[in-house]
Order: sequence, then C-alpha cells, then structure tokens
Amino acid sequence: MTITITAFDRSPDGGKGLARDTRVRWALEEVGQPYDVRLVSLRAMKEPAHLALHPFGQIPTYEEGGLVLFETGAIVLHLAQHHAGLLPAEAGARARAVSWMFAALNTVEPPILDLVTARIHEADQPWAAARLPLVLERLRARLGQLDARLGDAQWLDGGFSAGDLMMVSVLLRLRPSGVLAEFPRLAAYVARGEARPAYQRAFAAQLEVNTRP
Ligand SMILES: N[C@@H](CCC(=O)N[C@@H](CS)C(=O)NCC(=O)O)C(=O)O
Repeated sequence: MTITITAFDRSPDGGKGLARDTRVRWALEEVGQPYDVRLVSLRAMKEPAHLALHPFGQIPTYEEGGLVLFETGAIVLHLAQHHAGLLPAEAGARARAVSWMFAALNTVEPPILDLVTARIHEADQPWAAARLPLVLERLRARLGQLDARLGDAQWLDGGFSAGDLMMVSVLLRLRPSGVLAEFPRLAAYVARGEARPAYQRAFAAQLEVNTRP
C-alpha cells in the first residue's frame, strides 16, 4: 500500500532536519518502507483539504490506504508496530521502548520547545530576559536526568528502538542553542542516531526538498 506523508514545501529551518517530517522519514527508512511526500505551504496547511487530514493544520500527516494519521508519536508507533526494526520482540522491552517515545514527546520536548519560544518567539517581550534563565534552568535539570539515565550506554534501553529515534529527534532541536554541547554524553548519543544510514537517507531527502532552486 502506498504511504504518503506531508512536509513543508519550504521548511522554516532551511533543511536542518528540524521539521517533524524528518522523524517520520527516519522511521520509514529504518523499517524499509518506501513513501511519497506531498509538500504543503504554510497557507495550504490551514485550508480545509489539509485540515481534513490534520485537525491542527500542521505537518506531518501520514496516509496509507484509507488510514490517515497525524502526530509524529502516533505515526512512528504505527510504523513500529507493523514493521520489524523499531521495537524489540519481547513484550516488556517493547513497552519500555514505547515509554521512551512518550518521554521524548511529553517530558523532554516541552522544555526544549520552551527554550525555542523564549529565545525566538518571545525575544522582543519586555520580560524575555528575566524569563530565559528559568527556562534554561528547567531544561538543564531535565537534560541532566536524561543524561544520568543514559550514562555511557549506546541507547536508552538495550538496542536502538523507536524510543531512541524519538529522543534523538527531539534533542536535535537543541543543537542550535548550544545547550546540547553542555551534555557530552547526550551529544554523542545524538551523533550516534544521526550516523545511522536510515537517518542519513531521511536527512538527505528533506534537504533535497529544502534546497531546490
Ligand atoms: N505534536 C505534533 C507537532 C506538529 C508540529 O508542530 N508541526 C510543525 C512543523 S515541525 C508545524 O506544522 N508547524 C506549523 C504550524 O503549526 O502552523 C507532532 O509531533 O506531530
């Protein structure tokens, strides 16, 4: 069955791989599923045709036959459940890998997005300078916890899983801020994720779209 995802026709990051279609492309590459991409503009994302696929007018979406999914967590979990390569076979290990997916999206991504909001979207507010240290403090505390759990392991729980795919994807957003470099073990973990051939293919595919003349 043909799989079609949506992505920005021009990502605001210019192809750094930070738009969330990259994590879905990465999962598709890890499980060896070919896919088509439909590019959408920021305007088209808010129009009825796209809103029928995604209630919040965002990318990415995922279509497979009659199935339409939104939210990268749901999309990656769907792929991991239906194809080998992203979840361990043993039930307990599988459940733990899913915990890490939720942890990435629910516990680690929010303070990272808070930093992006504070540094970029709220930068011109009169209270921005006073708020930033609080945002950074909360983020560093959360990263410190993650760093302590990962320790010197390669991946979060045994072999590479969808939990790592999501955690690396989320942490990548930190790199422009310089905060990731404060945690060398997390930075090395992210680099291990980026070195995977499936990630490289996903990154190259989104870069090609975003560097078209
Ligand atoms: N929680 C959603 C977030 C989706 C999201 O924020 N997508 C961004 C691109 S990375 C977007 O479409 N932004 C444009 C907008 O919200 O108008 C997911 O993981 O799929």
